[in-house]
Amino acid sequence: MAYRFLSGGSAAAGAILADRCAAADALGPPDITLRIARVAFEVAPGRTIHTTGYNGAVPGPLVRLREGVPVTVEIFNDTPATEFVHWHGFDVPIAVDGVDEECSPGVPAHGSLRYQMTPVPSGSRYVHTHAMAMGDLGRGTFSGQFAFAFVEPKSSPGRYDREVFLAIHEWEPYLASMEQPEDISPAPRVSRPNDAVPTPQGLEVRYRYFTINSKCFGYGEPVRVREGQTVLCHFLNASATESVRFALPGHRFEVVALDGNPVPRPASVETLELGTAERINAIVKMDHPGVFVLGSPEHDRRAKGMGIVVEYAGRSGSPVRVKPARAAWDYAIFGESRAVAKPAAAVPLSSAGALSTQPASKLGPSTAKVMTPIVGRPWRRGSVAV
Ligand SMILES: [Cu+2]
Repeated sequence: MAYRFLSGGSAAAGAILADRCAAADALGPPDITLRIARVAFEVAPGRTIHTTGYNGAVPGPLVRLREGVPVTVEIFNDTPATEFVHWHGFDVPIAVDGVDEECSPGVPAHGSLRYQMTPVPSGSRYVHTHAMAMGDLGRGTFSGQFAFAFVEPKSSPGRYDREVFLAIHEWEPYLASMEQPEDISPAPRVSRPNDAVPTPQGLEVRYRYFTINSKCFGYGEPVRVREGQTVLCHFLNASATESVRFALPGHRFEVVALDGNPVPRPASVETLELGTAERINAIVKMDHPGVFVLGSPEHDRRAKGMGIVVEYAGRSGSPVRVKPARAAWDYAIFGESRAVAKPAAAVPLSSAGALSTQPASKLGPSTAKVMTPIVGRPWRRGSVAV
């Protein structure tokens, strides 16, 4: 899997810059260009989010790639901080994977990075920032830096009439205590850059707005379908912290792929559940005409925006919502029943002493010194800064 890359910051000059320009020319014009820059958009009328995104849109543009066909990628960073653009779910070398912890090169502040990569494997992947948010809940995965990346397989079964891409994200995070009741009717406010963190009141991250394709429920364009259509839904949970559930009244989801990878045994379910960064590909047969809410079964999340209208041609009216039966999400139903190969090695884990069940607020300063031995090595436990 050959790759080449180069980066250029504002400090690059003279011969170095000339070399880089020559190398950039050798790569040829970019097939994919991402520009990291500030962006503002409305999740609902009068409710403007200020964040950082790709190419002036949130989500960024759909990146369509062909399995095994190399592409040249060019990334411009118009922000004052080094950024990392991570190809989530791709089997690519560290040098282009965009992960700081693995020592991938970053995109310098006010600079650019250009490289070639070969997209594998096929399926629903995504591209997102791998910059650490640390104490800034406006940075990293809390920001709008994410986009679908779909790698077309070499041979496609083509079992659907159309595709719908649905990306989930939450906005205006704030810190709350676990005891604090969820505020489900936040007052409209306009966010300012980097003001996402009000006075900390706890360690729980909560959000004012939930969106699908960056619109709160009722404010985006509906998903318009026709009776008899087979729709392949690409779900992406681009949340920084939240798991989400989805239901569509009168319809079932035939899950065909998880995290972009075809499941051994596609199965039909009433409710989907996605953890952070997960993708689900599900086929929905549009055989129940009407207007429906495709969204979270949980009232507080729907009230904050987690839903989108699905509207059949020729139908109108208020979207119907039905609370689905609560069924535990079970990955195993999509798997095979077969004997698991013997592991190459087994590492026994043992820990001495039970972990504390005390809430963090009741742990004294001495807690930081308590170590739990695991496999003979001491590990710090309960050292939560409060
Ligand atoms: Cu990721």
